[in-house]
Amino acid sequence: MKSLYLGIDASTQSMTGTVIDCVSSTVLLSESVNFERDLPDYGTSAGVCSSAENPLEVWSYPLMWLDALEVLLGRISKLVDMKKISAISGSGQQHATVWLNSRKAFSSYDISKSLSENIRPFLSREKSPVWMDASTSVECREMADRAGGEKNVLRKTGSIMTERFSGAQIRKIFKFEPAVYSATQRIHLNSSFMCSALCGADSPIDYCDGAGMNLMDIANFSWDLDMVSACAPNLCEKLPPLACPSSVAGNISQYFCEKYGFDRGAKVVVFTGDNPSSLVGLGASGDGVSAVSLGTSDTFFCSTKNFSPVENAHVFCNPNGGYMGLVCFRNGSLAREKFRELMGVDWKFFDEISFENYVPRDDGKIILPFFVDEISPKLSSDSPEFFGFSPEDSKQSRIRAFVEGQVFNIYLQAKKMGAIPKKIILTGGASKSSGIAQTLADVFGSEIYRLEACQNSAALGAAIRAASFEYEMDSLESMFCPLTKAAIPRKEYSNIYTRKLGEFEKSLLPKLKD
Ligand code: XUL
Repeated sequence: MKSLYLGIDASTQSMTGTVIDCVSSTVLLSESVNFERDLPDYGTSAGVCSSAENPLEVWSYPLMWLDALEVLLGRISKLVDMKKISAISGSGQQHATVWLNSRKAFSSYDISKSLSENIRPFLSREKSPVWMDASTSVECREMADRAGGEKNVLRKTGSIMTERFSGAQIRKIFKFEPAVYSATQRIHLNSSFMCSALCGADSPIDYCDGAGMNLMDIANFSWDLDMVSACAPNLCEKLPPLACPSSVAGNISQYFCEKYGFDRGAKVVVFTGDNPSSLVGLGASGDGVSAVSLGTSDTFFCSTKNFSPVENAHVFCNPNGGYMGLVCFRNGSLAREKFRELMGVDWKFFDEISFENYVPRDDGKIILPFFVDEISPKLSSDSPEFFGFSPEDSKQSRIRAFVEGQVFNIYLQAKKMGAIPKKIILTGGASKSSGIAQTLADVFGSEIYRLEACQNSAALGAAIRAASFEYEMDSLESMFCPLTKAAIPRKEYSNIYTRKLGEFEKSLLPKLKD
């Protein structure tokens, strides 16, 4: 019986494969190939390269991703019986484009050659601009003007024109590399490229990842012809069709059956972006659930039935139906670390001791917690600002006000999207802090959960999406994303926090850029 499902996440620094078994409800394995370490010939640093003349230009190599896929499958095939894999899906870093001179690039592979050797002649551009590229502000302005203004772009596509999004990147290549543009017949995303390579056929882009291009009409799940023509001429014919994230792109290509032992009947479910995939892998794709990832920068993910575009947020589609919102905060763990150093305390003091027996009070003590310019909301800052503090105030009260400031800021952005959830799933390095968990619970009025096992959520989400070909997504999420309760809201403090939030918002106002 074929009870196994494989998820592959092609992220920025590495490619991860996760295999789940739906009969025993277990994650069988998770293997990773690190681009810089395992494929040094490409000369990337953490999976990307950037230009000395223009550090805003950042790229990677599609052929490297194909080589990584082969290394990964080679390793996995030594650990599991590949014949038992029923379906495969995947995810990729969002926004990266792959430029091909033919739609037939994937139609026949020579088994005596590597996958990258097979695809090499079909690349019209050897490099793929990736999400870290911020070199397209001129193209963003041009596209917004041509498409009737920024508000229009936001309403149609779910995001304002954004430098790293594929639309602005495509326009830049059309303007500065006209020969490449005209030689190109297909522009894939990382996700649809990897999916095409696996099933040996030109695959569609799924709506969820398509929403990260500033080219899609997000309400109707179709290419927005005004946005497409604001981007570059004849672009429509170069873009793959859009498809529902649960659709099957095809069976796995014979090449992988012969080389790695897959069964020819194994299905390939269309790949999606890493963020929509993570939403599933965190068990947060159900309506009214959110996830907060506390990493280098903090990220707020939410799933919603309807979408309300907000300037600082991005709306993508949710693989489980409806929409997902994503807000990134630059002042995340790095800011927490700097504040901890400023207070001269260790992490135990910062995360736990400061919050022991804490009773929220209407004390007017507010901190704007920004060490660097913030993007959500847009403001300039190089150090936190204190309001209502006197020199005698303890380190504990400063740490609590700092954490409250971070949580207030997340709350205000979530509220703008109309996404105050009943349940929040907390992940990332700082999610172990009980102080942060309780503050989130009290400010949001939501129950806070932690994921029991910390795994690559995008690869797990991809494996779950592969399995959703045969099982219900919601039951797969509860099977593979077990949660433990971390904090419950203390309703008796909700009025205090409503007032403090108001004060925080008032202190923030003068700093906001328009
Ligand atoms: C989202 C974004 C990144 C990439 C890489 O808009 O740019 O999260 O998807 O992971």
